[in-house]
Amino acid sequence: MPRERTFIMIKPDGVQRGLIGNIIGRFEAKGFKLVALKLTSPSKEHLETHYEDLKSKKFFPGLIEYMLMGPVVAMVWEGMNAVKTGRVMLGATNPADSLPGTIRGDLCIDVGRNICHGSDSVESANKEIALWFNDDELNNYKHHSEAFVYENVLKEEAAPALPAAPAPAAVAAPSAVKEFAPYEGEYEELVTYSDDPSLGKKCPDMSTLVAVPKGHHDEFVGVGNGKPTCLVMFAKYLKYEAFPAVEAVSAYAAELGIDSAGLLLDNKEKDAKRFVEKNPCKCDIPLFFDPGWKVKDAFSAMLNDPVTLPSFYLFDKDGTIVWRQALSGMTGNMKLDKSQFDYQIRAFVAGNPLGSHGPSGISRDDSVAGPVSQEDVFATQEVADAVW
Ligand code: DAT
Ligand code: MG
Repeated sequence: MPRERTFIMIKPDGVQRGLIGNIIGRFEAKGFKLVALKLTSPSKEHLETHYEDLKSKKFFPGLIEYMLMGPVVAMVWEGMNAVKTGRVMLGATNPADSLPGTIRGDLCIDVGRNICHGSDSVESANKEIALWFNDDELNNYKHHSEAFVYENVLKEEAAPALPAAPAPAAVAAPSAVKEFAPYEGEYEELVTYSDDPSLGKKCPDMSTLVAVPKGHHDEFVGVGNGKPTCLVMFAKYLKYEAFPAVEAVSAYAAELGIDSAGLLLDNKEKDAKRFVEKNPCKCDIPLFFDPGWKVKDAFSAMLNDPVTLPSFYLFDKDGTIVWRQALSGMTGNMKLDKSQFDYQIRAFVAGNPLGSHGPSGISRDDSVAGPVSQEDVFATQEVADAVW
């Protein structure tokens, strides 16, 4: 099991407000190993480099001014999933959105005084660690309670410390698609079998979809226009269960350079607009709604079954369905990065063969009551506008 390192910083307000111990205590108590730590007063140039990717933002000058208000505590913490878990422990960027129990959720109020920083990916962690620390400041030692923190003890690597990670390839593909390991996660996943009626079919006509304007990333060239495309289908009634799916597709679009869009299978414009207005998830993909449920009905006809929501569809550059996956029981905690869909989309984009479960071996028995029709679900699960 590889070690992972993340760069965590207590900003000037965290230092001044006497929260160093509180914040460090949380990482210690969690079980992560402290690899490097210093109280330091970085220069303006150093901070501008650290926040380089935000240079064009309106708040950038204010951010740099804030970061220059006093010394900061720079740290490197190591452990399994340290980057992602570190972000979860920090909470959302804006403390108003951070849940109680997170550092920002518990200890601060204003986005411009959000007391801590944490790397947002392994790639930026490596960059930030190299910016803030020399190699000889990174301590290699064995954590005495390792066997009590990990079931499978993390493998120590040869000194000196962790080598700088190689620049990630444009497409992070599985090194080889040998075996298809079905995902054994906490949520129930409906597997797509090789005899799934959608596989190999052309995308049904979607020209009746109507874009929901959100002011950014509204353009969509359509399926089958020379690029692989990932669609996520969801509906307003799914509420927070839909957000991880929409965020995941948004992340695939950014990381893999594919086309993506979200289809809100609600047929009323007001429901779609409501989702966008109240949507707390990061969604950088165009969204559409489905007047008259024409697209939903076309997909149902193709599947000879009601569409399952949320679900993902992956199309090749010509618009043929190469994989679809329905997800049920999704929660905010689901780990899509370990799902079969994640595996398949990376394999496909990298030009590797997709994994297969073979045929389902299930013959349909129409005497058994099937799922509630989508129409019924949509009709009965109207969510009061107030909660949106
Ligand atoms: P994070 O610190 O969660 O990684 P970020 O990288 O997007 O968030 O932004 C860096 C910092 O910039 C953030 O911690 C606080 C500040 N910031 C972000 N968005 C801001 C905004 N809309 N107004 C003021 N400051 C903001
Ligand atoms: Mg950041």
